[in-house]
This record gives sequence, structure tokens and C-alpha cells, in this order.
Amino acid sequence: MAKLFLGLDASTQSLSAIVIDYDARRVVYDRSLNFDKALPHYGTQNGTLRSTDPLVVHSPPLLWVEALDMLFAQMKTDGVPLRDVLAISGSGQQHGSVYLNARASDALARLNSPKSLVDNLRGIFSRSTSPVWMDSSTSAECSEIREALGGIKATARKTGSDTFERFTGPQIRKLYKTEPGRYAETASIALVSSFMASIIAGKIAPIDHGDGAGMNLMDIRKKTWLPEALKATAPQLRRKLPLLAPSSKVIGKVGPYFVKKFGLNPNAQALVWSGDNPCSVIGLGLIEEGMVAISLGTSDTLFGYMKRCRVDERGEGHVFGAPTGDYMTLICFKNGSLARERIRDMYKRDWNGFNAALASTPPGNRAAIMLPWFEAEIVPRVNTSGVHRFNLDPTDASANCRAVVEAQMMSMRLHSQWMKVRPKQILATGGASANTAILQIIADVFNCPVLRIEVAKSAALGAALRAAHGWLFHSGKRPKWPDVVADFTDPIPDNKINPRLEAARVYDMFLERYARCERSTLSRMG
Ligand code: ADP
Ligand code: XUL
Repeated sequence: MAKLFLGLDASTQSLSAIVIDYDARRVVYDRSLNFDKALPHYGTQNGTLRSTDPLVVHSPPLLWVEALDMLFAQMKTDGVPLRDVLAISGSGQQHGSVYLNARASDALARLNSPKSLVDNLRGIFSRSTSPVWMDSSTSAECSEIREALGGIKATARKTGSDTFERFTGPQIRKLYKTEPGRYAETASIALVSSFMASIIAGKIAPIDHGDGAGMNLMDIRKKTWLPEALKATAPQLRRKLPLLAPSSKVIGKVGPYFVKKFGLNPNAQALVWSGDNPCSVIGLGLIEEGMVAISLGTSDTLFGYMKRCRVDERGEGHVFGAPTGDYMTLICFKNGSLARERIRDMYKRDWNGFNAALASTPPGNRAAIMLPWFEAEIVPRVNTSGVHRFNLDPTDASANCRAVVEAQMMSMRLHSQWMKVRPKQILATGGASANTAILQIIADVFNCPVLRIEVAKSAALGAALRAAHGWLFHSGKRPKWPDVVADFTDPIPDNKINPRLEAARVYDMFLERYARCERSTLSRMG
């Protein structure tokens, strides 16, 4: 019998499934369900709901619930041998939180298979929408918690990051301050990852150390809840939070709902889920110091594996737990794919037209620069949206296409200097990593080769590999990560995008000019 493992990824815009055949060392199933297209009745745009306040960005948790049912039904229709799946794990967009009432525990334990998941779980939320990572509405709460923890440096040292608007602690504090009744009604707070794991396992799932580090609530070194952070966030918080666990933790068997309805094996293990970025660390095989990746998904992120915890005391970057039990560094930019799409659409192009514009303009863009802050930005921290152009004619479509990508990559290089890693190569992943013209700019800006692996969905692949690792571990084997990720994460041969010397030289000089534009704009904004 083949050893199959299932990895799911509940990302911002879609839910994906990857099944791997572990012994054959290959992916045997890969499918995604786009939220806006598959479930239009939730009214999401790119997976989120917008409010009149542009800083507030939520998603309906029932959307994720319905998507899970749909994707399992799809797997069954597609003939995936679900009975042979030995373990399931998953990945979730980080930071987003789900608020459950006192009925949740029971409802999860008693999922009735003739009914849909939505009908089973409709009544378990104390809040019908979940703030997600794109939400920037908690600056006041960030200041309050940061101050209680002793300032930026102390907060970063204690929790792995300064306080950030999208992090779960500040979001919880905002709920407590603005809707105390709802907060009191909340029996349990989950992350997107632990919420989805709870459905699969039929009980409230632990939060893993990778995703837990994105809350401003976990002691980054001890990997336990940090009492002073809990106190600074909201009263009685400890009892509303689940346990923390390493990401190899088995929660239990998959729930009978999935066995009866979709034919899963009753002995299949349900592992804790982790964040999409920690899962991508595994899905890209970043298991040695100095290995770096860039994910071009809804957010753009730059991240790498780190053996010993070293935080960014200036407060822009993050340290999360890595699924290996070590650490990872990360820096996150909100204006990623959606900013590129905005420019593409503004100038009425498709991706081919966008790439033609990149091809027709020179590196350095004749000194034209854009700060593409269509949305409040995470790094650098900008709380008012606005696109700023320097020496850039707004009617010059080609120069604007180049400007958005160059700004994103310049910003990544500039703000990742604290990681003190000069990458020898960069692995690219996420939806936009299909675009070689964009990857060429990354190669030139960082002056190193960019590579891709076969599977673009590194988070879902990472989740499947985590499931395999966890299953082997709990079967008494001592699996080694290099063996687990081998073959799956090998870069595609002959697919290396090499830096161009002349372009790299231009970008070395261009960096300071870009930094000056950023600095002057930020100081004007106060
Ligand atoms: P997430 O995991 O955050 O939901 P994905 O990693 O699936 O997002 O990436 C989705 C994004 O990929 C889309 O918003 C789209 O802009 C981008 N994308 C897909 N194909 C291309 C392409 N050929 N060029 C540039 N961007 C692309
Ligand atoms: C990371 C972050 C995003 C989300 C969505 O800190 O906020 O990358 O995980 O992908």
C-alpha cells in the first residue's frame, strides 16, 4: 500500500490540497479552490471582506469551513485514494483569528456526517468574521502592548517581533476593548491554522510554535504563553487560548465525519497545522542556516531558516518557530501580488503585457521610482495608503509596471539587511513565482540566482511533508528532515534564473536612491 500524506493550505485567496506518495517521492494530487470563484455567496474579494474603514480586513470563517467540505468532496470525485492517507496536516494564513463560543467544543466533537460542515458549525462563533493578516486597524493596541512589554526591543526579544497590527494579540485586545460582551462570550480563540485542524480532528486543536510566534503572546525562547503579554492583551486570556505544541504533535485521529463522508481511514492521524510561512520553510527544504526564499503570494515574504534565535531589535522583521523545532526569520510586505495586479489592471494589461513592459524598460527604470502602498504597508510601517511616484510619469504604462516590481524588490533587499544573510541563491514560490520576468528582477536586485521547485504551492507541500514526518516520528522511526524533504524540494534543473552583472551593478547604486525616497516620504507622513 502506498504511504500517502495530505497537506492542506488555507491561504488568503484559496484552499489547496496536495497529496504525496512518500515512498515514490512524488506529488500525486494537487488542487486548489479559489474562494471568490467557488464560494461567491460570501461576497469576498481576493478572499477578504472590506469595510468602510480601509484598515479593517476580515474574512468569514464559515467560508473556510465550506471550502473544506468542498475540497474533500472534490478529492473524492477525483478518485484520490483517501483511505490510504496515513496522516493529514495543514497550513494557514498566519495571524488571523477565529472566535469560538462555548458550544464549539461539543459541536466539533459531534460532527454529523449527513449534514454539511457549515450546518454543523454555523452556531459556534462568538464573532461571525475573523480579522486576517491584512488588517491594520490595531495601532493603538500595538502601542499599549508594546509599552507594557518595555518597548520595541524588549517586545521583540520576548515574543520574536515588535507588536504588529495584524498580530493576534493586538487584534484580541481590540475586540476586548471595543466589544467586551463578545470577548466575554468567547470561550476559545483559534488561529486559522488551529481552527482548520480542530475541524479535521474533531476537537479544539493546539497552536503550533510556528504560528504561535505570530501572536505577540508566546515567549519565543521558552515556547510557552508569556504571562506578561497575556496580561497586557486582555483579561482571562489564558483560559481562552489552546495549548501550544511542537508542529510534529499528533492531535488524534481524523474525525468520524471525514471517515464516513469521504472514506478517510479511521486510523489516519490528524497533526497540528502551522502557518503558511513555516510550512513553506519545509516545502522548500530550507533546513540549513543561510537558505532563503521569497514567496510571491497575496503577501510577498522573504524568509529563511535560523538555528539560533536572533531577533530584529529595530522591530521590522519577525522570528517564528520553524517546524524543525528551530527558528525562521521573516519579513512581510502587504503590497505584494495585489499591488502588481493593481498596476497591471490600471494600465489594462494581462501578465504577458505586464512582462512585455518589463522587457521594454531598463533596470533602474531611468531613475523613476514608485512606492506602491495601495494598502497600508507592514514594512516599512505605513498606516495611510497612497502610491507615491518620483520622476515617474503616471501615463507611462511600461515604466509604472517596472516601477512596482523594482520597488518591491528594493524594499525587500533594504529591509532584510538585519537578517545578515547574503543569499547564495533564492528559492521562489507562491502564485507570482510563475512569472520569470519578475524573478529576473529578484535575481538582479539580490545579485544571486533564483530557483524554483516543481510544486509552486510550497505551503501545502510543506504541510504534507510535515504530516509524513509526524507520522514516521510517531511510528517510532527517527526521520531526518533532509531525508523527508529530499526529491520533493529539489530545484527544477535547468530552470535557474541568473543575475545579470550590469543590472546588478545598477541596483547596487539604485538602492540608496530608493531608500532616500522611502525615508523622505515616511518623514513627510510623520
Ligand atoms: P495566496 O497563497 O496568498 O492565497 P497565491 O500564492 O496563490 O496566493 O498567489 C496568488 C497571486 O498570484 C495572485 O494574486 C496573482 O496576482 C499572482 N499570480 C498568478 N500568476 C501570476 C503571473 N503569471 N504573474 C504574476 N503574478 C501572478
Ligand atoms: C506573515 C503574513 C502573511 C500571511 C499570509 O507574517 O502576515 O505572509 O501569512 O500569507
